[in-house]
Amino acid sequence: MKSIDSKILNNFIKVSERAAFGASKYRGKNDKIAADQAAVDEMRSELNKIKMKGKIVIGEGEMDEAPMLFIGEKLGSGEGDELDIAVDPLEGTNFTAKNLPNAISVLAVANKGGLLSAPDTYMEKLAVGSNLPKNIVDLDNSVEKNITLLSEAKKTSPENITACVLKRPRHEKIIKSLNKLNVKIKFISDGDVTGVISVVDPNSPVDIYLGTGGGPEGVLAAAALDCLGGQMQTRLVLSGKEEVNRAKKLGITDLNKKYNIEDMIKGDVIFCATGVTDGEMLKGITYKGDSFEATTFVLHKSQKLSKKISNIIKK
Ligand code: VTB
Repeated sequence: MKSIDSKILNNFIKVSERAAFGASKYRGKNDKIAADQAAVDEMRSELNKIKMKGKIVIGEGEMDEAPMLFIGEKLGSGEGDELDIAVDPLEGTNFTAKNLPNAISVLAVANKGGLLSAPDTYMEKLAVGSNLPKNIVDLDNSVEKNITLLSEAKKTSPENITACVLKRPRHEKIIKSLNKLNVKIKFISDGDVTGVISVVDPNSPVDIYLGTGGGPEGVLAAAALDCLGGQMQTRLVLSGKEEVNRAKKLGITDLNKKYNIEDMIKGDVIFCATGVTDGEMLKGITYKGDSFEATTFVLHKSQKLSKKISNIIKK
């Protein structure tokens, strides 16, 4: 496995720090488009400073018409390694607009060809933590079967299992099944990157994540779980001809494929997430006169690096 030069890591930390700072100016201002745009602008300008041949393979925007760093956009100085980049400049635009917890700026970086180029469509997601038998749960199993298998492996019963679910009407069936089994549900209103990562967070009670969210967010969460040892399975939800064409354009031939982490993330990967608003995983941006403090969750697979760092940066 060709590792990504660890010297470049600090540059990517800076990218998510600056994006989070950009978005932080719009906390509580009820303008999610402006918050997203500020994060995108900061992210693009920082990425362009890096000595690399960078390409965006996962961007955001198409689905909710947010301002985007678009798929295929070339970034960086144009010298150095060829890197593929997945970004979600502001994961939690609603959180930021309403000054609610858990907004983050997030990115993942791999060598060329190392990230699944997922279209900006919905994606089914199923994730569990580390130290469990491989492929223990499956998207084709019923919720009942997955919960039973998981609780057996954890030597406990379903009522002691906590599931994280995005609160959406489309998840009614899942929620009914979880209720029937007496599983504890942790609802989130947005932000399923953090939701998925919570399955490997020792400070979180969440044992399993299930439900449908954004495809780009799915690949970003897979990058984090790859470094942290969790399991994840996903499948694109392509409704209508237009979405099918978009997926085909990105090279996806098997439209019903179930992706495990190794199908989404190949080789080395870097993951950086910086808090915009205070949250369960990260502290938000704090202003300190002409500087700001940013806290970032940094992962680098080949270096077995996993740490949270706080930096004070000039505005
Ligand atoms: C999730 C979540 C995002 O979109 O992917 C969700 O992670 C799914 O879309 O923070 P819907 O809101 O359409 O259900 C977000 O909530 C916003 O991008």
